[in-house]
Amino acid sequence: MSQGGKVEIVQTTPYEGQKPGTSGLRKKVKVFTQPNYTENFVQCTLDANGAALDGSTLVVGGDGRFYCKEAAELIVRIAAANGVSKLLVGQNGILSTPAVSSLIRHNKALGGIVLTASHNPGGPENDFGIKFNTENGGPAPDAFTNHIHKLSTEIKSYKLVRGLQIDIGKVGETSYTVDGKPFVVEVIDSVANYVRHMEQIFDFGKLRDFVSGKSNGKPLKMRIDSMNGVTGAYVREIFLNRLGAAEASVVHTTPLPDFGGLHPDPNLTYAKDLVDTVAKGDYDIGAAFDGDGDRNMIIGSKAFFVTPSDSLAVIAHYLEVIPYFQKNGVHGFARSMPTASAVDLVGKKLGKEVFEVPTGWKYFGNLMDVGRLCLCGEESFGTGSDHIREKDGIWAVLAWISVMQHTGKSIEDILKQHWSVYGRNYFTRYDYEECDLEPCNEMMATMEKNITAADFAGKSFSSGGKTYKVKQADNFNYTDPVDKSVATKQGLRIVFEDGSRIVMRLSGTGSSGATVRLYIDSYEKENVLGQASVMLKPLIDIALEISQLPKFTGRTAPTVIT
Ligand code: G16
Repeated sequence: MSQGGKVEIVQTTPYEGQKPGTSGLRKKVKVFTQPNYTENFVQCTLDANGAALDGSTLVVGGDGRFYCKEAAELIVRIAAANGVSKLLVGQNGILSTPAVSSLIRHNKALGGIVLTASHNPGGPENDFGIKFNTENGGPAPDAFTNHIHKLSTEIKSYKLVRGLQIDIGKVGETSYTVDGKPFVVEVIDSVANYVRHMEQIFDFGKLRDFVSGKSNGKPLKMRIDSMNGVTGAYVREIFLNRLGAAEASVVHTTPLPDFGGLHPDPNLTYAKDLVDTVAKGDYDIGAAFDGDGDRNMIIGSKAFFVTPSDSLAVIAHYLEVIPYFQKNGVHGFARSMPTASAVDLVGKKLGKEVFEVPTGWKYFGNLMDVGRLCLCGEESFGTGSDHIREKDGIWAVLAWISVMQHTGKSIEDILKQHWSVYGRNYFTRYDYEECDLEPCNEMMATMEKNITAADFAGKSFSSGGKTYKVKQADNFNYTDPVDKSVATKQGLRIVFEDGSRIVMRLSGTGSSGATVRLYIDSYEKENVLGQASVMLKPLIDIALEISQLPKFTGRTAPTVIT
């Protein structure tokens, strides 16, 4: 069936603050639903592609949060008016972030528009977000998002095919003629392509025998918590239908516009239900994901917590148990700067390159594209590989189950064995959420001035009977090894003589105010079975003293401790 439509030019004026953060533009729903706000940003995002947009294919989908479906329909009408030839839209506007990345790559699309505010709460009073992923499937790089921002300050009009009849609730293809040119919308099953992709990476036969208990006589006891985010449908298809897990293994699998009131951030604070249930119950593995399915948290029996830094290192160590890596080989590893350096030790032992990039998955893309990087991770509960250009929560759980299947060991034993070989990087992160922005900016500026003063290196700080001598301190800068682009001021960093570190930065994913992140890590070769909170207490106190955080923020305790 072919329908028609006419391009309309709608006058508009710029909105301030349409500057994408670490991963896209994230604001309150109330901000996005102001007249022309979303339209402006979408038009600028499309315009940032230049001439390549004409005749292109784009993927559109999001995590199902409040305003997702309306925004997806709006994007169809705007894209139709801007010369795009074809849109692949997830049914009801639903696609996880990893699924979008996979679809862009499989369909050789120009890119994709992802509708998500990730781990931020959803609903009419909470957050919405829009980000653009480029043709490699990864989040747009800084130069691209800066371009969007610049366009947003100058925009005078946007284009729209107002009357276009669309039904994104039904899978199928619809052809249109827009001002005489063909335009196609294909509404696709949200999970099918992604599930096929996972089947190509992992040995589903082996995993099924392990999960269902066929190979060792006892089914794997799992609790997979989708936190009412987008992963629900993917989890049901993969873990229940393909791997034969029992229905009770998966919870909160219905994507809800407000995540059922949950804060879909897989950490020890916001995934409390999972942690408490696994702590009390009889489980081998617990896992949770964020709203859009790119983050993951892994816990073992009795809620034994695996830090994301350790998770990355363990997967790196066992990477070749996964068929994808047997076939494609293991290239380098990478982590974001605040992530503890456990993976560096694995890379060193295996003779692989290891890269340290700024916070943000977009910084891994170039290295993956040139084949120097196949596995990377971030302390912010992100783990993934070069199968796509986003972190991938479900992939991480499948990787862990593959390691469990291969070793026949519990998660706790896998970690203990790992530490006995490599030593342990104790790590903790303190988040101070929704602080006032101005004093936080002042705090960061003051701290930068202090730690970059000529006499700071060489200074000693003592607390709890321990003394740390500063080796180096800076505001982290990064030059991309591939395109030589430079990212400056990516986080304040104090490195001590023994390798311990204090890192502080302001979050780039909040929608209002400021969230301060304080990262502490310290390496121990022998003393590997301590409690992180105890081991790191002296350094935390030193960090609070150097940064004067309580004075600037008025906070005496963090909102979240990881
Ligand atoms: C995004 C990026 C991640 C990054 C994280 C940092 O995660 O995709 O690569 O590590 O932000 O967040 P912040 O700036 O708040 O520390 P997500 O899951 O929100 O898309």
